[in-house]
Amino acid sequence: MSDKFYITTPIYYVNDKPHIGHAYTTIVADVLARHYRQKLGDKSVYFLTGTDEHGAKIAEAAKAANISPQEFTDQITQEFKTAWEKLDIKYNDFIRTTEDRHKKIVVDILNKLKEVGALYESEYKGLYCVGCEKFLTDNDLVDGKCPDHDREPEQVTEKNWFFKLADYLPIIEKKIKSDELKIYPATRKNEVLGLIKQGIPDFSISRSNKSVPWGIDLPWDKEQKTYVWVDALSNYITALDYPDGKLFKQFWPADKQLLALDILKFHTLLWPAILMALDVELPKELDIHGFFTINGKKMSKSLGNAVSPNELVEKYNPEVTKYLILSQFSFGSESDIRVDHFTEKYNADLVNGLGNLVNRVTNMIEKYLDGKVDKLAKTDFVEQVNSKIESLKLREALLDIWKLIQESNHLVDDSKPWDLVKNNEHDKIKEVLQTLANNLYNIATALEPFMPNTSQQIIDIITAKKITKPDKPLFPRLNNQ
Ligand code: ME8
Repeated sequence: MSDKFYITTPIYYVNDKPHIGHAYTTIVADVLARHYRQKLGDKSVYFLTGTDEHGAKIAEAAKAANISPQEFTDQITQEFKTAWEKLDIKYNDFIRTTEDRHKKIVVDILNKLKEVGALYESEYKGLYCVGCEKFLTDNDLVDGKCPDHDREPEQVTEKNWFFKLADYLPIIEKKIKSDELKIYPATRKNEVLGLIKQGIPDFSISRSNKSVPWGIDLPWDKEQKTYVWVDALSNYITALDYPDGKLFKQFWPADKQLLALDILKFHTLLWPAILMALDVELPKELDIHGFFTINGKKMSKSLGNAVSPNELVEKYNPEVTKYLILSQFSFGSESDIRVDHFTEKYNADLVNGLGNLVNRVTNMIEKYLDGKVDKLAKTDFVEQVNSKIESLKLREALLDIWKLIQESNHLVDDSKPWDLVKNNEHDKIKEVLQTLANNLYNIATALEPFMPNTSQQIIDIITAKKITKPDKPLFPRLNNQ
């Protein structure tokens, strides 16, 4: 186990506002970062997120909004920053690909790739989808259109610089097979190995200024812009000030790079190949989660069904929002999020579950034990939850916590301390309430990476010299509509 932890999210496109899909990956990274900060200390953890601001797709969106691409990206990036602030996401750095610090290093990276002979010039003819920012093959099309963007790709013929992907694929395949480059979960690893078997053509690392006007100039050919994926993937090292920066030396290679399966190929094949050409170590692990739908439908601008994390935060508060999103499905599986069931789940799990337990237990300790319990201690339970967090089983970690909440509520119902009082069974009351206080302490400790404020609140209540029932419930009941 290394003594540092570097975690990244994809840098999100700024052609549109942040939605719950972006929030999911960012929340997962936040939970992991918070866990490792507790374990390794603040200075040993680095959590990077940011925005992907170049390319034809962004230029198009800016044009539609009638402002310059820079103004447009400034606005949307601010929306991402605000959304993360509202969700109480504690990142260490937010990188924008339009920042000088990034652009400067991308130029160095391109020069180095050319210098080591990883690039060659050739002509490219192909079908380009601006929505995907990539060339598609005939197999990708449905009725002649890109199925993801419902538009016909453009026929593009241009002189481009290509990257010799073929030179690196056999080594990447070996490293993926042996888990030296771990791809989690295993289904995605097999998918990537399948892709390599099918054969992946070299990819072009540049685009003519005519098709992509908004981007980083190729240093040796100002008629061309850097392919947006080469620009974007580099962020994971430019943010650390590659190659000589202190952060780069401390934190690279990344311990976990999170993404969804929509961008699997770029991260599992192109990214490692670029790093190998640069003679940079590969990330330790790429973690691929599923793509979820909302109330049964794919989120899209045209359907207008994208859920904003801001709305959820306003309704539930940041921590509850994180809980509701993370408890929906296991990392890695494809799923549907039923936002219309959130209030029901909130009332069941937080109001009736955790909130009620805190109330009952503290009320009885105040009444029957004069607010006093023996010293509380962490048990193996916290370790068990933590090891699930470390292996990205976040929903499972939450299920463990909620199982202990439920067991504790049952213990109250079954042992009926109020009857024990009538029969003067003082030792028994003490034993039950001590167990419940210890459970609450462990529940709160395990909950810290997910719900830091709730966790601290419960710990303060339960470790007070004289325990008293909180003045108002931790979670107010919401109308279920
Ligand atoms: O692809 N379900 O940016 P992007 C789950 N700029 N996760 C989702 C999701 C959904 N429905 N929708 C989005 C890009 N995501 C590039 C990345 S990285 C060098 C460049 C999350 O704005 C998920 O993490 O399209 C997915 O991989 C990412 O947002 C795509 O964000």
